[in-house]
Amino acid sequence: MEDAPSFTSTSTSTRVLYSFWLSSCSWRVRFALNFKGLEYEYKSVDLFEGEQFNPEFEQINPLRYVPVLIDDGIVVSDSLAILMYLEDKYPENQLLPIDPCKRALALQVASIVSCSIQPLHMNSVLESIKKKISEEDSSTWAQTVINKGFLALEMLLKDFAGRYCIGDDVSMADVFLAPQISIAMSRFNIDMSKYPTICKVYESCKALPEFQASVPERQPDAKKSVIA
Ligand SMILES: N[C@@H](CCC(=O)N[C@@H](CS)C(=O)NCC(=O)O)C(=O)O
Repeated sequence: MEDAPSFTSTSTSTRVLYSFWLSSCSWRVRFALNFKGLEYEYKSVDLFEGEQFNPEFEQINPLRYVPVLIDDGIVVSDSLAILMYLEDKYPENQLLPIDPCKRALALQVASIVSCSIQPLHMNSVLESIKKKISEEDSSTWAQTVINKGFLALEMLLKDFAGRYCIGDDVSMADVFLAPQISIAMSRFNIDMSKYPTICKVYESCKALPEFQASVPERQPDAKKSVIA
């Protein structure tokens, strides 16, 4: 009998993250969990193998996307909802500023990345453009939506950023932005020289041990053949 996919096993951990190493949405949650010092069990959902379509995973997230967090029996999917849940339940090492203006800015950055950039270039969208039009058009499309978003973020943050997006404290804005910048450079060859503010923020995030532990290459399901 074949081994059951990892997400079918009965876990005794109180906190489980369903993740895929190359998923930038999962990366946000890994970074936040590390930042808050919350341990978790990692369960891989291999998107290359189509494990998100397995009926057992569909029971956990009917949308069939990662990430999903199960915490003390509470199931939360969608990175923004997970981040809001974590912030409410575990306020230590807070990621949302108290000040309403800074808080709105952090949420705005998170929303721009998670609603107006990443969904427009996710794999299934690019595959569809590739099939219906061409491979070249699909990468031009991805670069266009990322550049549009990064230009807006650069303009939005240039007067607020310090070491991080909002002053010198790590916030939800950094949690969403840093993985997005990383994949923009590595997967879509985005020229970051046009975005000095967000580039500087990314460099600061890269120096954080919590971020370093969340990078794709350090996840249990990382495949050396894909990295090479
Ligand atoms: N809004 C969701 C989006 C989740 C999402 O797009 N996940 C991608 C990986 S980054 C996925 O699971 N894709 C699987 C598929 O397209 O079939 C979030 O922020 O968590």
